[in-house]
Amino acid sequence: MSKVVEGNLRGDDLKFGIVISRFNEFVSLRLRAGAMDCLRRHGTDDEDITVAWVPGAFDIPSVAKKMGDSGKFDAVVCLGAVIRGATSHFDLVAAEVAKGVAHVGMQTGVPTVFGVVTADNLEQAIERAGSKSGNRGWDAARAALELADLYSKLD
Ligand code: INI
Repeated sequence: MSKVVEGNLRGDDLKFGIVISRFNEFVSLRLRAGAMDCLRRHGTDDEDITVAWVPGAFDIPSVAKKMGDSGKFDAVVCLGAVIRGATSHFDLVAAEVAKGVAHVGMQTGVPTVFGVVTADNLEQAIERAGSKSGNRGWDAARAALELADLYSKLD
């Protein structure tokens, strides 16, 4: 019979890092609210959550790496918003943050989840930050909970 290993959604006694970008702060703040709500509802204490602000999404991976390397966190949640309308180098920033976050997770061995909204315009970004299309911050925190528990079972 096969053995199935999967992560449960329990956040008590787990420590989370959140890396969040100030650029498009209007959206980031709503992503943070979603992530915090998810972690609290699954039993994580506020004092077990450390929030690190960075200037923009491009800067997220380097700080996520520091958090992962510190050994202080069971998972790191990366939050931000890259909006096409706001920049001509949207594609560059969006690609780098996605690639960077993935690399950090592999390098550190700590679950590092992608909660960065990429959108064509502000309206679309807001839709993904707690209105019509849910909240990517909440979703990212949920993934962090599941992965943190799964990693601990695989250790
Ligand atoms: N950073 C974002 O988080 N979102 C954006 O839409 C964005 N735009 O439009 O340029 C953005 N740029 C800044 C970038 O992330 C870095 O902070 C900057 O390049 C310094 O490293």
